[in-house]
Amino acid sequence: MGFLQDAPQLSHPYRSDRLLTALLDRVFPSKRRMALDADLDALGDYAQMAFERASRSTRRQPVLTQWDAWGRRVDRIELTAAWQEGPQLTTRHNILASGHEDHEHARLGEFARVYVYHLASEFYTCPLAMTDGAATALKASGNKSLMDRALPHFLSRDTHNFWLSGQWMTENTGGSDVSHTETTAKQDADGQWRLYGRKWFSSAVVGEAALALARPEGASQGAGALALFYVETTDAGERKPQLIIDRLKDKLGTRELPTAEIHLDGLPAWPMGELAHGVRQVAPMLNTTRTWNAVCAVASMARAINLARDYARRRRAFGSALIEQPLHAQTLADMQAEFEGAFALAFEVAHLLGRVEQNAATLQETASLRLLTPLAKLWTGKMAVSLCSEALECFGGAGYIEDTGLPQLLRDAQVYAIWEGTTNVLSLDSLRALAGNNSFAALRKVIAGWLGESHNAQASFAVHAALDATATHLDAQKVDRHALEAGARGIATTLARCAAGALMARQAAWSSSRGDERPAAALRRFLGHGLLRLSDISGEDTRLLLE
Ligand code: MFK
Repeated sequence: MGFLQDAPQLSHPYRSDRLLTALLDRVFPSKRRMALDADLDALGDYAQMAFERASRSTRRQPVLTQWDAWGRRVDRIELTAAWQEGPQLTTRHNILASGHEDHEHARLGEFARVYVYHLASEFYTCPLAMTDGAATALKASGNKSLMDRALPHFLSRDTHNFWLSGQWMTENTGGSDVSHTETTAKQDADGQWRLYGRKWFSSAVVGEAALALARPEGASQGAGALALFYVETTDAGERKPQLIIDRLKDKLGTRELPTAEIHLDGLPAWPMGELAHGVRQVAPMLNTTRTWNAVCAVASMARAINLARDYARRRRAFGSALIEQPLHAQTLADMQAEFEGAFALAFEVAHLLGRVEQNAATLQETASLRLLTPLAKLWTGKMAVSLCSEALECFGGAGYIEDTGLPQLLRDAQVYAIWEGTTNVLSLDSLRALAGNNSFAALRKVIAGWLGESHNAQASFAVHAALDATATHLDAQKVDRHALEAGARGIATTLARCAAGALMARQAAWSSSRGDERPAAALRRFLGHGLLRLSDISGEDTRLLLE
């Protein structure tokens, strides 16, 4: 046989990840590190096994069987191997429960596990994110009886006791705008609430519980009148007959995830709190799942770069390995620098979430978390798509061939910018956050603190200059809501880049003092790409361009 290409090999997703290990070395308490390391080592081993397994097997997808041979409605979903292994990995390696431990590094430990596990899980992390979000929203609701009922399952370390929760918001009337929600909640004579309606995207249909938005019977129109309900989907291990699975979605990516269209025909439900303002009640869930989204987007980038770099060492063309060729090396280094920024921001949000939840954060950190969460979600979601696309190109034609497994990276990455709020919805959410709680001033202070720890004049100058320009831009636009909204993406992306640059500077200072100059090189490259992404909006041009 003639010349054959070497397939890329996946290096250990924990032990070979210098960003994650350096971050944990810098901030994670050593007394908790041994337990975390054991889980990360095991999840990394699993990820390598799953990578190897995927390269040897035909891709599987979930299958829905709605009727049995004798005409009974069964709505049975067969899951892929990784999905079947999900509950055991989750409980054994403390993936969800660790985030709810009683210390300020709990979320950091949780999200480190999520990051290493995510791709091997085949997006089993999606229902895990929603379960985590449901646990967080339940805690915020203060509804003791529902907390006592659900949290021991959601945060269980015992596979047999573990439950997944869904997040049922989206209807065929729309996903971003929930104000036209048609699902209604009616109360029986005995006081039991029941849900009737259709949910158009249900990502955890194999779960045992869900949080659902519904309009109580007789309530007014609009989003403010929606209530948030807790439901359970099974009874003694059987799916309740009032939950009907209409079909599984045929999606561009995340194909192992059984996303379903469902309808509810009197499913018993319990209000989480007051019978209105359900969006406000579900917000802690959204902010949690958006953090998952950011960390998982970064995990996809890590995988894409890991494989592209490995391949660049193996693949020879024009007389040398790709990695020795200036333009290819330049491309990989540019990707690495942007990825390091995304990693820094996503993990800072994860860490801050834990600090805020444990009352270990300053007021300014608390106010900036509200803003940093949508920034991290929207920026990493978009970057995952462009970076995975670039990574595929690094393989030439092989990157376009299905059974290399590479196209799946790109198809899956596209979801990060869509679910849990599109880039535009999240940009507008950033404006919502900027409008309240003095969060821009708070963010500036927090960023100044990170830069202070870096003692890096170049980074400080660049970040402060970009923040000054953003402040001027915001001042100029605040009188014109139309212009402000039109430029929201540019504002959000600039703020995300400023935060990331400052975080990279802090990490680079720590690493340089230990002899590792790579984070400093990534910072220089990242700053070289520029921080400002503000757009000079001409509403008139926009109108002309759309005619
Ligand atoms: C592998 C990674 C996995 C990640 C998980 C993937 C799961 C995928 C499943 C899904 O995608 S489920 C569908 C997710 N759907 C969305 O994310 C909806 C996107 N749309 C929005 O986010 C809209 O902005 C929103 C629905 C929230 C708009 O609703 P409203 O009611 O028109 O907004 P409004 O009136 O501005 O806000 C209502 C209240 O909520 C306000 O508080 P008050 O009542 O006290 O004034 C807001 O401040 C508050 N709020 C809204 N968003 C918030 C928030 N509070 C905190 N954080 C937020 N993010």
